[in-house]
Amino acid sequence: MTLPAFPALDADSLDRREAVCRQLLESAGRIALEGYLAMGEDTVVAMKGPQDFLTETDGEVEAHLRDALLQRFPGDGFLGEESGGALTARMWVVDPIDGTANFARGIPHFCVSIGFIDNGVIEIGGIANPATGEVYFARRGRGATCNGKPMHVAQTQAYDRASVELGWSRRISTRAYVETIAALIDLGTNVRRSASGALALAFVAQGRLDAYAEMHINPWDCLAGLLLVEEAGGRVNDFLAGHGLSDGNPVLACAPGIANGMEQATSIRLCPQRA
Ligand code: LIP
Repeated sequence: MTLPAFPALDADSLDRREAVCRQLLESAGRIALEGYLAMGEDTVVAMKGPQDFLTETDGEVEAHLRDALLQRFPGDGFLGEESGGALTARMWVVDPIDGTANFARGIPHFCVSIGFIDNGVIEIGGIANPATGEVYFARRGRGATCNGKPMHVAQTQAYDRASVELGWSRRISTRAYVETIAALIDLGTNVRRSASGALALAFVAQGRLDAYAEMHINPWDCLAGLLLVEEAGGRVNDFLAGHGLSDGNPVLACAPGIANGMEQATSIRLCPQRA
């Protein structure tokens, strides 16, 4: 999908966006945590569809991010999971609460994910984990950090030591999901699922997980995390190829040592290894 290109942003323009993104990860994380701690038996949890939850906090966090980003950068686009947005070549892509199913059931495994793309390239990515206070951040070409400390993907080489996560949603067939789980188990890996693709990608960048795959994922769930993994020395697929930004795509991100097996087990091709 080719969107009308903008002149590439200069370093100062990206610096300003980086600074605002970092501030918003903190403020949005606070709103998310306040909403989580206020959850009670009388809390209303709406359903967007089967197994697709929506809480008031989703909307509150997304409004906070949209208002702040478009006030500071009125020429940028904004795409949020809950309120949508027109696609442009320069835009913010936001999941206000990734892991909503966990959030809605009182499971402290959710995050705020903010990505920024310029002419089809993910330039800035941030993920805030309010339950642990961990804030992940990456700027293309400048590495990836957790709470300011550099992160690097795992050095795992052996599949029988690898811990991987396979995301799920009702957008993929049960057969495809089960067959991929079987292939990953046959590879020798330990397969898990935690219902937050963004946090799983952050964990791959941090070396806590060796890979994350999902047969279909939305851009707001994965763009920030994909940049974290790239900047932490990991391998990723070309998620934005084709109609990835408008329609979603499969995703694979992994430690380099298990790349071949992960490609074979998931049938998702990784981008060539960077020099
Ligand atoms: C979640 C994704 C995850 C997917 C879940 C769900 P949400 O996003 O992060 O990758 O496996 O089914 O879609 O709905 O919590 O924002």
